[in-house]
Amino acid sequence: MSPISRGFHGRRRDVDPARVPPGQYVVDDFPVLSAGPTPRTPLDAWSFAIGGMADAGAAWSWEEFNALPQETFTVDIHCVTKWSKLGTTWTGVSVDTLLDHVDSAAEFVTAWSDGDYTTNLALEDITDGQAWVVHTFEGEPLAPEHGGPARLLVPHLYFWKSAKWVRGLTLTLDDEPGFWEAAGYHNHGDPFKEQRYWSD
Ligand SMILES: Nc1nc2c(c(=O)[nH]1)N[C@H]1C(S)=C(S)[C@@H](COP(=O)(O)O)O[C@H]1N2
Ligand SMILES: [Mo]
Repeated sequence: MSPISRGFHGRRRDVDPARVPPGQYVVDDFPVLSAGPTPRTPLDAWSFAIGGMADAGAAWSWEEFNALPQETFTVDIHCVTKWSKLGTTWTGVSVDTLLDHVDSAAEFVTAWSDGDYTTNLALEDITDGQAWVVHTFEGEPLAPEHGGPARLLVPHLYFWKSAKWVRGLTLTLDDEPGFWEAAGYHNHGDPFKEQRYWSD
């Protein structure tokens, strides 16, 4: 073996270390992590709804959702199981655009998905250009195993907050732990602060 060969998790010359949170390693593939089977909701039965603590909710069919202003952006993603993937490009609708359609005094949301997954987020973590509902990955329709037809994307928090197969946001006054948060993952999940578990 050549003395300059690098190990599988070795340092890469092309990676800016400031982009890799503590305890993470960079992958080139795209692992699939799902707590259950992949739901298959036909697009004509799909909708995205904002409900809960709002004067009036809002809902979009697949067609209406795709007619909303779209953004394409490139971000790094970080899974609590320690892989990070840098420079991933997505297209979807900003959560700011969705929330423009509702009036609410809520401070938190529960994102809910087909297949019963939930995750809780503070509105201050998903507004101001920090979160999207995405349907396209690297220019292609998002694969079902990665959350297609649409998933939440909150790249500045650990990837469990990015609910696959997302169907809506429920606005809440109080913060209510979701699926993994109730099972011992950190309530907030900032990868740069290594907020992995309750005790962190
Ligand atoms: N609906 C749903 N969303 C989910 C999950 C899940 O099991 N169900 N797993 C979460 C976890 S723990 C991670 S790391 C990412 C994995 O996304 P990927 O399979 O596209 O890599 O999705 C998150 N969103
Ligand atoms: Mo994860």
